[in-house]
Amino acid sequence: MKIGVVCYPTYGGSGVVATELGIQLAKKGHEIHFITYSQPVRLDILEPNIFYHEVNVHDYPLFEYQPYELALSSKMVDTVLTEGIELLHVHYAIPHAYAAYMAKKILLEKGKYLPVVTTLHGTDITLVGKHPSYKPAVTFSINKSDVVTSVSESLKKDTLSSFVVKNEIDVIPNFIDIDLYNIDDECNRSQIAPNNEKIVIHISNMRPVKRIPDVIEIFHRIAQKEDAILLMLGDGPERERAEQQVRDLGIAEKVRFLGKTTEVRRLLCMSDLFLLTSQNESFGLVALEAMAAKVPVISSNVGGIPEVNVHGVTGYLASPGAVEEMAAHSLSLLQDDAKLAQFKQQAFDHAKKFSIEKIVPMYEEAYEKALAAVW
Ligand code: GMT
Repeated sequence: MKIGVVCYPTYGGSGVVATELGIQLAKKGHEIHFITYSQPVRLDILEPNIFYHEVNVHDYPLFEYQPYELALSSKMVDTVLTEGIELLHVHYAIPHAYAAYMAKKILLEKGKYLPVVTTLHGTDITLVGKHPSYKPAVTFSINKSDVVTSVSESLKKDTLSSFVVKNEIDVIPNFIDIDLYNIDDECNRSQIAPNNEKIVIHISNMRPVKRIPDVIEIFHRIAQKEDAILLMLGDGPERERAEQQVRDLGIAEKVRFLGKTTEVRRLLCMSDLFLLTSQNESFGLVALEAMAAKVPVISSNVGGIPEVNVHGVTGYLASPGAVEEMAAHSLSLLQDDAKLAQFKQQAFDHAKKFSIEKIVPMYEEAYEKALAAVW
């Protein structure tokens, strides 16, 4: 199949799902054309069957906001016609599903029907999409997609309760290439923890929805009872405040902010515990990545997280903001080596249920369904 993939070329989240899926589909012989405003972080354009088409937004001084959707729709039309693309898969509804609908209408005028698969990822529904400024356009473009998928049962439920959606929503969970995390030989704990301290890790885009102050509060409580180091990976608007909080609490020498490092897998492989304190999380791909690296997860119990992290098996869950409870759960693992080893193994075993080999065929089925809708 010749598939156009539209996504945000970002460090985490939907950008990573789209890229890893595209790479896997290309390995299976599909021709994958990425259409984005810059090259997706994990994409190797030299791999066979992978192509990259950059969306150029022409800057014009009249516009306070440059019309990205127009440039994207135009690029979609151009790429579909020149490359013979059979189907578009757009990740994150805003504005991709809307731009795809425009492209579809333009192509229809030229006698070509372009099936569109839209994957809903999270804040495109639960936060941004619900906002009155976007809601009518998001509802419309979801309903105009030939196939709609969501990354968790919870996100499907949220979509159906917040929008009037007429078409079916197929749940296709996020996935993991488990082999990528099997790197024990590259994992030197003493680089980070020279005195054999326990290593706690958090990775996110550090936006308010992640409740970063809770991560620091939990670690502060852990550090009072156990020798430990906190690794903070990623970057975002809450980072500066977190750095100040760490200084105010007098734990700066135990916390390392590593920004958008490319060493995520090696750092996960050294870690003992992952903290995910979000107010809202449709899936929590990063928790799954941690589990694939044999790291148990202490998380909030919102959205799709309980579909990934199993309470008392792969880690523990608590209500958002319950920092005392999360700290107690953390210590129950960090202070009991046998239990920690057991949870590490259980986290890994559970992560295997989301292996890329199991999930990719579900997307291929969604594509077949979309193609069957032609005319
Ligand atoms: O909204 C974000 O945080 C970014 C978003 C994305 O599209 O990059 O992340 C969402 O999609 C991920 C991939 O499907 C999920 O693992 C995240 O849970 C989800 N984020 C939220 O729901 C907050």
